[in-house]
Amino acid sequence: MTFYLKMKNEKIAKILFEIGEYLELDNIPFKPRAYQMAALSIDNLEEDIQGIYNEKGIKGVLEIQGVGKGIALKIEEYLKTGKIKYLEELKRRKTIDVKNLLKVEGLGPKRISFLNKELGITNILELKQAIKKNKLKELKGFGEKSQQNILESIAFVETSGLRYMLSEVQKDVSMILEKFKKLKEVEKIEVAGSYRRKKETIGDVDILIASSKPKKIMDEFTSFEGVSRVWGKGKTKTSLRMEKGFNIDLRVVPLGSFGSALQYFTGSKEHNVALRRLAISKGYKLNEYGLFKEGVLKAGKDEVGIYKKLGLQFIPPELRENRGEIEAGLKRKIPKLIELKDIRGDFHTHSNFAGTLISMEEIVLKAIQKGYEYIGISDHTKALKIENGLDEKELALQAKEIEKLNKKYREIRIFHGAEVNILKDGSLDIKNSALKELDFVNIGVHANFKMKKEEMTERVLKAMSNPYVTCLVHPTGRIVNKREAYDIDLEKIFEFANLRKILLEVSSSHRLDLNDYNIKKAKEKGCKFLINTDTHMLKHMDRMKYGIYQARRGWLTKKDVINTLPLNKIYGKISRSNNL
Ligand code: DGT
Ligand code: CA
Ligand code: CA
Repeated sequence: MTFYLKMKNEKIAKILFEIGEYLELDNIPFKPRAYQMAALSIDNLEEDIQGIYNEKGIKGVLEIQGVGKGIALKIEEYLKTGKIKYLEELKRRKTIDVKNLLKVEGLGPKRISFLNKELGITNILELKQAIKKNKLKELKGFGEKSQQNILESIAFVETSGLRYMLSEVQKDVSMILEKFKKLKEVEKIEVAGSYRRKKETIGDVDILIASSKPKKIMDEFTSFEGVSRVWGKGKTKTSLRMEKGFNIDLRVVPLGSFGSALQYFTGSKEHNVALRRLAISKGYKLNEYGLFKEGVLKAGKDEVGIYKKLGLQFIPPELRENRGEIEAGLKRKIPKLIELKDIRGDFHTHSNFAGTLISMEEIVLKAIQKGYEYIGISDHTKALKIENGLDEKELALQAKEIEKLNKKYREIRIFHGAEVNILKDGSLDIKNSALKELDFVNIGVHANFKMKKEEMTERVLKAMSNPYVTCLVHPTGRIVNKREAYDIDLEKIFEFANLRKILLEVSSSHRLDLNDYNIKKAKEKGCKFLINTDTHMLKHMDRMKYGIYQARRGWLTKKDVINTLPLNKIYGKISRSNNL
């Protein structure tokens, strides 16, 4: 049997998706959707597309679901020449800075194209100028309020948009590490900084290498593919920018001080300051070269040694924010943090029963493939029209489908839930008689974000008073780099969640909500959690790790997280109807 790597699938899917986005800007009906569907289908393909083509030619490509003649020809062109002329043409024609304009909350491809046609706007700067001249509010579908919201969002993008989400850079960083590892001069290598601490966004990537040949390492580094600009190049430190936009600081140190350098450059600065203070109080001096007593090196080769000499338990990088980890380390009370392998299921996935392109069966199969013991389907409900939210009747129909799937796939338990909307007045958009029939009920705010703090708090507390609620999902409504949290009294929410045994979500999506800081606060109030992926496409089921990172930064252990429990223990924790 021939073995193919599916490398091209992802590339082609990405290109087709991009074409779809450009076409969407042109307001062409149906075509963008066709490209996006084909992209999704290729992204989820089991076989390698190059293999299909080699074996069966264009006929084989046409057999792929969602791929028509026009798209098949473009795929063929890519496989033969490595590019698609059509996309280049579209790119040339458009000079709109779509990527950054899309970061502005309230702007989608349609509106961007409309603004371009009406006002000639091609980038954020021009958008800002148009707003200053009050031009936006006169356009159809905009108005004063939306103009104001867009202006606020621009300010947010401008101040926070320069930081990258871990998920945006992780693949590139891994590839760079692989390249370095091939060099025989590299004795040891680690990523340090906020990347190692798994912070939700990173300012730059800090790489640390132990080597006795720094010059050779630096020369290799600056000639890597994808480097766009070198800011500075020296013997111990080189800083550069990648084409993707993010910066990398590389430091090369001798093997003997790799541990102390790693400790120093992992940070955070606040943690380091506190640690150095502790070192001084014990008669040591700590810096990136080592831990010294009266000028004699006591530790430095590895990190563990440094923490040990200072009388501390090893502190995982995720906790190094000076939020109590040093005190805990001295008392040997650093918790054993949750790990990805502890997760046994996911309670936030969306199917094509409502608004996505993936079927419940596909979700189930992927869950089985991941080795999960259970999987929760939680489609949106009726108030969320753009997601085709389900009403009571449709939920009942869905229950029957899930029953069938449960019979078909005995190796996993499928739980039927929903993501119910918290309406403006705090009521839910699904009747209790229907909620009662569900295995679990997620509730969340999806509209009317701008409310006074007290009103918002009352609204969510009222929703949490419903007897059938399992989990409050994305409790603050923020979207990383895009939308700020709404004003809400989280202390009250956490107290009530603990009182009513309502779980809190740690979302692994671009929301990362609750965030690390709030997770810790909630834990201190006694709350328990679900770490969910909020899946809208199959590959989202693989992003659980980003929720785990946040959970670890929020000091969570396996015990704090309900979807680590085995199947026989979980039902009573998620189903309220049986409890009450
Ligand atoms: P970032 O890049 O903004 O997401 O955050 P970090 O934490 O990666 O910060 P970065 O890249 O400026 O520096 C990497 C680490 O180096 C930082 O976490 C701690 C250490 N470091 C840098 N500058 C200082 C400093 O002035 N004092 C101390 N104690 N440590 C520093
Ligand atoms: Ca950094
Ligand atoms: Ca840095």
